[in-house]
Amino acid sequence: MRDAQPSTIYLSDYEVPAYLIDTTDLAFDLGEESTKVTSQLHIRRNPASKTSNAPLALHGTELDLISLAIDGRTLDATEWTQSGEQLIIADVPTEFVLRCETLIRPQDNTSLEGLYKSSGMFCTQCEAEGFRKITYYLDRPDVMSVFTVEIIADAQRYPVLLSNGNLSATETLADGRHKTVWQDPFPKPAYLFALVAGKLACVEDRFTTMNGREVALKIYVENKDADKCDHAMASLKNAMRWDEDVYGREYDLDIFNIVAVDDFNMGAMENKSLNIFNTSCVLAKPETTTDAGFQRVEGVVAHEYFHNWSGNRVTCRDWFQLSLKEGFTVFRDAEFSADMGSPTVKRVEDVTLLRTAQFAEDAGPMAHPIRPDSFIEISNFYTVTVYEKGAEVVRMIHTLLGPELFRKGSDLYFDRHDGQAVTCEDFVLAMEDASGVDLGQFRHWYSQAGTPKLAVSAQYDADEQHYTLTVKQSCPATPGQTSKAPFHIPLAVALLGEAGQLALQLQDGEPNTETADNTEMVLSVTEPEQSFTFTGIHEEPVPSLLRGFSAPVKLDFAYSREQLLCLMRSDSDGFCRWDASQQLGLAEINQALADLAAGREVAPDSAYLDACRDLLADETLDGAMVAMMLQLPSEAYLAEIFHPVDVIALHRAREALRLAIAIALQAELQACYERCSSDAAYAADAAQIAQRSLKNTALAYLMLVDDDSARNLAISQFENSENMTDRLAALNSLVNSAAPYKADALQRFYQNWQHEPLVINQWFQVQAMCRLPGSIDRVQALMAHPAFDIRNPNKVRALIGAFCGQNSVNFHREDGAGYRFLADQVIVLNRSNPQIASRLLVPLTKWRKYLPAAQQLMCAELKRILAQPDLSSDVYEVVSKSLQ
Ligand code: 0A1
Ligand code: ZN
Repeated sequence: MRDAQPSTIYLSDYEVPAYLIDTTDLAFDLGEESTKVTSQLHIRRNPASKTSNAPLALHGTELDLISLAIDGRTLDATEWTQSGEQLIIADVPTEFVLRCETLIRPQDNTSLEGLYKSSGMFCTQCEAEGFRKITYYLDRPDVMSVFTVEIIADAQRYPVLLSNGNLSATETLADGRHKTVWQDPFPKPAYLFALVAGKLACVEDRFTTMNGREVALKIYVENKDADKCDHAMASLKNAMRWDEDVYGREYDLDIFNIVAVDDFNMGAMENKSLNIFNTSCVLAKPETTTDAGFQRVEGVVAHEYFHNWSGNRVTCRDWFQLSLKEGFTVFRDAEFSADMGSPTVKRVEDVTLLRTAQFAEDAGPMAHPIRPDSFIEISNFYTVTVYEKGAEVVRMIHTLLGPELFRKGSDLYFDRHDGQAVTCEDFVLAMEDASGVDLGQFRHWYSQAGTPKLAVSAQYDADEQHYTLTVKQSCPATPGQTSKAPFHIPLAVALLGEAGQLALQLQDGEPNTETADNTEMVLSVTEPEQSFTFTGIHEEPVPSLLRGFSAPVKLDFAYSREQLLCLMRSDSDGFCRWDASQQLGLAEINQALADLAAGREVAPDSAYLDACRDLLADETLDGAMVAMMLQLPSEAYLAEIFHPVDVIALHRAREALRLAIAIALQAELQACYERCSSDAAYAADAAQIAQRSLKNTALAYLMLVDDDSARNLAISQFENSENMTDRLAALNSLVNSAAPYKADALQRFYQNWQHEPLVINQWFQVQAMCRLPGSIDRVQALMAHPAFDIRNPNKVRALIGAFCGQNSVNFHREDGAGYRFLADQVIVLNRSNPQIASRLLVPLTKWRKYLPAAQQLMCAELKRILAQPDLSSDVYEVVSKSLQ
């Protein structure tokens, strides 16, 4: 819980550590009542530190100190003091061994930070500052140490004892206990330390590295889950090979372990050679896991593996540099997933997340640059900005340098900084040094928050055969940053003519361009206003702008409906085709809003319907793309576009439009559904995932009509599917319909899957996201269900998170019941798990977007939270910044 005055930490105050820890020897005696941690730290003064007589100040929270000794001499209580999170020893030699004994109680640790228990096993989560809940330490990433870890525990209850690195000894002890010793040869910061003790099954495989080294791969899970590890194992081997092929990076130890735990605050953690995963990101089998679940496992396994180089071998100097490892690693995992499946689908999914969650964050009270310059609680900065926008920034460097020079840059970065804790600036410098490309102005992406806006206009001069694009950039103010310097924005463009893409030639002397081929060009936008003139343009083209979403910006171009239809039909860039469909959908929603306001029936434009009809009929297209193009912009995306956001009106307009589309295209949807139904054995490959995605999109539309034939399709799909993707899609459309069968369906689903917690989470989520009135009562009732447990973050996310974050129409109920419900849950979770409490809070922080009545109700709930005693620093930071 927070100090009286939670303090803000500034990047500008960074100082090198006054002491270094060369070796860290830890001994854990794991017990049911308490756990004893003994550390022996070889400490010396840091020669690079300017403060020569600094006291030794170690971090530590919620620890019971038993003893402290320096070079074998026990200190008495006058030789150290405790202040806040620090243990201070004023008088220490220049080099010494500190021995420290502490007692902790992992079984009572509900914050899931430090050492805690999950389903009977001991496990750790130390990033960012959790190690200080285990023992006193210099818990900062620029203190790197060689760890040796001894673990003692009851052999029956905890037959598996794991830590980082290589197993160096095992021993059977008296009283039924046993001991293992682990040595990690690579120096690492404390946040990468891990320990696991439990009764676990092990699924094993092997990988031979590019230089012929054999690596043992082990996935540890509860016995009942041993049949759900194949996909994670295959993904791990694919990721290891991919990192060798694409980045030249080889794995560096003889063993790589993954452990799955039920209770975990995030997706997974890249601890050196002992990754710890949320079960939701490692377990998968067709009967229990959806296609999206399979893809998430593949992506997260790869992400954590890639951290071995981008994060572990080269780590962060301080937590302001978090995007150094996260932005780069997300970029790497996105490219990997693109290579494993459909690149366009992956890109559209990532852009969708960015344009909803990240753009919203960048426009809200918690907006921060990808390298923040201050924070109260670092846990609040594991954000879509640091991760996803951070990845977009790395992607832009890739675009500006091209793949070969980018690879030269990453080679230089890894070689130059192997074994070091470095900064984002070091990354950019390596890219510049290897490529010769000037990234001076580009650095603003690291220091400035906010989503830049690009207003583009075009002029065609038929006489001169010139086509000119004029680009104006601007960026709105964000907290603490009122005016922004212009960004360096790579703008990928093509020009579509009657017979395809035109050859591009810029007028002589135009600056800053990179040519990918002669029909696509990356324009370097650097000025507040800038024009680019293409010569030899024989017809007025349709511009294809921001191809591949080449920069994380909001693009504004006054396209006509015909131009959008042309892009949607024939652009060779998958992202731009999809985006054109979304802009057309947005125009339809605007029309539907106007129609409903005027009491008219909603009638979609016939050209739009024809385009959708053509999509449904074209069997040559990628089904996943068709499915995405048929979907109207999400309510989350609409909330980014409309000011203020009238949630209820938007929801009604969007739903009325969906129904009208379903009625107009019923025959085509039915035919598409039938065409996509298949008896093939389940595979999580791109082709099958695409087919299921299109089939279930068609089903969802058909179920809006909600006639007998649609209901029969849904019921039969629900009852007969052998994979969870189809079964859950059918359940979802039933739950959102008036079909009397839905209560039965929910009950049968629960009966069949009650022994599978991850499936029951999906069951909670489907109900939490139900668009029909009354969802809040159901969510409240489900919180008392025996399968719900507020201490388990996955359950909290599935029920409370999904309701508040993804069920706008019910969360924003006009009487404020949704807001009250969320505030109540945040107040409870603030005590048990502050990280989850502050993440859950996010929908309330966006209060400024909504209509005045909603604003008032939301604000009142934020104030109620702020008035609570014992507010954690996590919740305090988010609430207080939202109210500023
Ligand atoms: N580094 C991990 C994310 C992570 C961060 C914090 C955690 O606990 C509070 C856990 C995991 C990753 O990027 O995967
Ligand atoms: Zn990561």
